[in-house]
Amino acid sequence: MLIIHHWDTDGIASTALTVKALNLDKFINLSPPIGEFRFDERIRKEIEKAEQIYVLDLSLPHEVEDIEKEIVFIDHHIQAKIKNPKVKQINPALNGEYSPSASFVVSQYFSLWNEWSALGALGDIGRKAFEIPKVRELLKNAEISEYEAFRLVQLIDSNYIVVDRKGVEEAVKVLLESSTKELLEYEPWIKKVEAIEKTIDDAISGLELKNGFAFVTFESPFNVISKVARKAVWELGYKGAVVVNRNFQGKAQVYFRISSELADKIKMSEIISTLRGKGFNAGGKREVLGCICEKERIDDVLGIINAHLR
Ligand SMILES: [Mn+2]
Repeated sequence: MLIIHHWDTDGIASTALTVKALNLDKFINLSPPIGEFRFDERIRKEIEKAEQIYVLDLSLPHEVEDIEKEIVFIDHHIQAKIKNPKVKQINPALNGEYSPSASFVVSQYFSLWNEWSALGALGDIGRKAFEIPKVRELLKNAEISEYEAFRLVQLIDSNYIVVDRKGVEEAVKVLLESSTKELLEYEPWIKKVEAIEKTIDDAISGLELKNGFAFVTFESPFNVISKVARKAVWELGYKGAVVVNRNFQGKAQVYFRISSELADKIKMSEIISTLRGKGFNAGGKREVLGCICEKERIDDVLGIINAHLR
């Protein structure tokens, strides 16, 4: 049995639920390379050896089209219908129904609900998950407070934020074998959260202010750039933040967040189009822009952003 899953709390919780529901004592679980939505060589090799495959919380319908094995594909993202007859695609979004997380779809599918179902939703949609009665009920039954639930998500997510693929994969076993209290005191995860927080604080300490905008430049192998920008805008109150990680796993990351009040004035979609037009890998929404590029091209990206701010 092979389970391929997303690297975040929802993916890990969905995997733990599947293992428990099927009462598996032998299984292999793998995550794609963190940050890359694809099946790599390592996953392809395990697929060759596997008899039964589950794909959880990964919106990669095209990756399973050519696999001639029994696959159960459970997800909640909006995606194409899979044509491969060997694949059983379980996704309420195919019928236009909303699901907060893959963990909810997995729980529904196996009729197995517990705190992991709730944590998956909390991981994916944040505070809004507490508006779902089922989430509150599951946490209450497990005697987990709101604070503890957030902390658990933070601990589980720390594995992918520090880009530790092995840590992500091992997290499933940790979840299966530990009580909530043990998870909250699990030293390897606590250390990762501390390292993440220190990285964010160090980055913020180098913040420079220009016309009400925060400019932050730092260097870290951790994927914390969006958290740095969030802290500058949401917590420190700057109207915008331009953040650069000069060396993230060999590449550069540029991230731009504006406050919601500014979102009417600054057309983020135009900046994203300009970047894409110049061949950059950029994406985002109304209030955020993210771009990953070669280190040598950081100034070109910043130039395009600055030109729009003027
Ligand atoms: Mn998800």
